[in-house]
Amino acid sequence: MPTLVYFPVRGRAEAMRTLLTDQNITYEEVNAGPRENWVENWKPKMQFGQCPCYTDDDGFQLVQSNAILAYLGRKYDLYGSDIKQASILDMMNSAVEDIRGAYVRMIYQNYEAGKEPFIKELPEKLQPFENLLKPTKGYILGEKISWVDYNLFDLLDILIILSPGCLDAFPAVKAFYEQVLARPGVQKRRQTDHFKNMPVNGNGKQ
Ligand code: 0HH
Repeated sequence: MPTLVYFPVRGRAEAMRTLLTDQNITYEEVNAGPRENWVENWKPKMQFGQCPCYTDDDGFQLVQSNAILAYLGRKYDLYGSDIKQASILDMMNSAVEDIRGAYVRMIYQNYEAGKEPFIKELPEKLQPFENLLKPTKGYILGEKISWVDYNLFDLLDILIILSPGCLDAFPAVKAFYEQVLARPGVQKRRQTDHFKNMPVNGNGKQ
């Protein structure tokens, strides 16, 4: 069975947990913590000294959250139907990562002073997603869900926690979020105690 090694937070693993559950892929969650356990037993085994780490059932081990998501996309036919669609997904995922990276820096390094400015700048960052999602009337590529939809959904999910109502001015983004949220497999993940009891980030800020 595939394993996912990470800390008990949503962090950089929740998008892949949602993808795996929604795609009916059984996997085992392994808690890399607490800190001493991580440092002694896990960190040295990670290619870049960090997790999440996904090990497939044939032993193939991958770290770097975006690479893991893309691997799952390739493996489970969630990467579009041609190189143009795949490249649109790469573009969208890079844009998701731009916001997530800024979010992570704000949460861990500058929460008190950085939260309000971050929220103020959100509309400018969300507008391109509104423009791109409006014509698809569904997921990023239209009718079929892709690996990037799970990552974008997870990003929007944590932005709503940070700033409830931040999607109100973006009807296409909001409709996208609600469409992913309504998927039975996504609901299945969200009904678990594992999801419900888990903090968003490792420092308690959200
Ligand atoms: N570019 C990488 C990726 O996208 C970044 C991964 C990363 O930052 O996958 N990993 C962090 C954990 S994410 C890591 O491995 C933040 C979650 C914080 C949970 C706190 C639990 C504390 C227990 C130690 N960090 C550990 C490290 O760098 O040693």
